Amino acid sequence: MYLTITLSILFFVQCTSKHQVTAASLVGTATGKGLKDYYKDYFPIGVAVSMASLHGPDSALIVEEFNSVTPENDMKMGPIHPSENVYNWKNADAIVDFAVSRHIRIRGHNLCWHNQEAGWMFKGPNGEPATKELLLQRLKDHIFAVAGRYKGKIYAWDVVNEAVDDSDDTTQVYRKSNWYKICNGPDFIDSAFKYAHEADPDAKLYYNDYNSEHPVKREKIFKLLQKLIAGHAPIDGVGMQAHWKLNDPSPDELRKALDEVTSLGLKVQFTEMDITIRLPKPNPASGTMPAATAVPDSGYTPLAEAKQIAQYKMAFDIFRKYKRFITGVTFWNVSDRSSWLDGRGGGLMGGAAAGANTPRVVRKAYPLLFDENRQRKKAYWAVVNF
Ligand code: 9MR
Repeated sequence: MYLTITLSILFFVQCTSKHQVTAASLVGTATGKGLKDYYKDYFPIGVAVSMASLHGPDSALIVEEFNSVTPENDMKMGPIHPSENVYNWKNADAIVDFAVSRHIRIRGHNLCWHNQEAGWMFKGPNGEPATKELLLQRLKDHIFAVAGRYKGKIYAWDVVNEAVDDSDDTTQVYRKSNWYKICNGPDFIDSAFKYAHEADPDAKLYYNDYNSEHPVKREKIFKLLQKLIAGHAPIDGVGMQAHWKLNDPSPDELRKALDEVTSLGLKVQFTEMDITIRLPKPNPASGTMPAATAVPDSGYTPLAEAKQIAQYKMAFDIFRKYKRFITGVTFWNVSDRSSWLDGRGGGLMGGAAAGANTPRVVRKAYPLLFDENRQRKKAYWAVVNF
């Protein structure tokens, strides 16, 4: 059975390789069709960008392939609002100008998160923890400043990011973040949506999270959405981040997550898509994992490539079937040359967090549709040949 599946995937790889050679030369030329063109009857196709993407070869590829961008880091609370009266607009403005001048739409990311947070917001005037009232006032000021500045230019915002708990404990719905603790509950989420809508009534507002297809987390997200809707929060949809693996999610899990969210009348965007070829991190407690130095990076093997092609194809086959509900698919980074996933996974796996006794081993993730030379991969053709 396994052999049959592997052989058919390898056959598919063979069949698509001809296209790749032919079309790779089209990248960056005026004659090529990009992802956005293949999907023009479906949904916009976006990409996360940084300042580095705005110049040089990445920018040509972005213009050729995508019709939506998301700032990868430059609009997050900490980077853009590092202290009470200080806003760093430079990078965010540059990304907005880049996109507006090229008629590329912009998703804003994000207005409230527990990570890359503006730490000063959680402290009162004398260093004591901020009160709920002060924190919500700061949240409102922040959202009015950021969403207000880009009103009419940013068409959709990730209003709140990753506020749901990751554990298997089904009774614990919300992440115990500083936001949750100081507000003594999840009401800051409702407030953030209300402020965002007041600041820019035309922007589409999303709740954004990862692992939204995993059954336990899916149900927790569903509870949050039900609560928001019951409270008349101005929410338009859900961002499913789609940081996926070769076998995760399954088609059934993906469909179920889509069915559940859309049953509430909400739209869906896949907001941060990538499919790593790396296996899940092993459990160090099991003692089965050899030291990082003994696990060389096996690279982008034909088997990993075949499985990645199949997973991308599965996902886009389903996306197209749900086009009525899907309002965008965005990739998280431009090409395999540089992904946020590269080098991640510390401890026994090596990676960025490895210490002196576990030397850093860069294990690339190869998660995107363009290779290290920014050429279209076979997975690209699996996505656009339908
Ligand atoms: O890609 C982003 C990376 O450059 C940052 O170091 C990281 C900080 O947490 O955030 C990454 O983007 C995250 C996104 O904003 C929210 N979902 C998860 C993404 C990957 O961590």
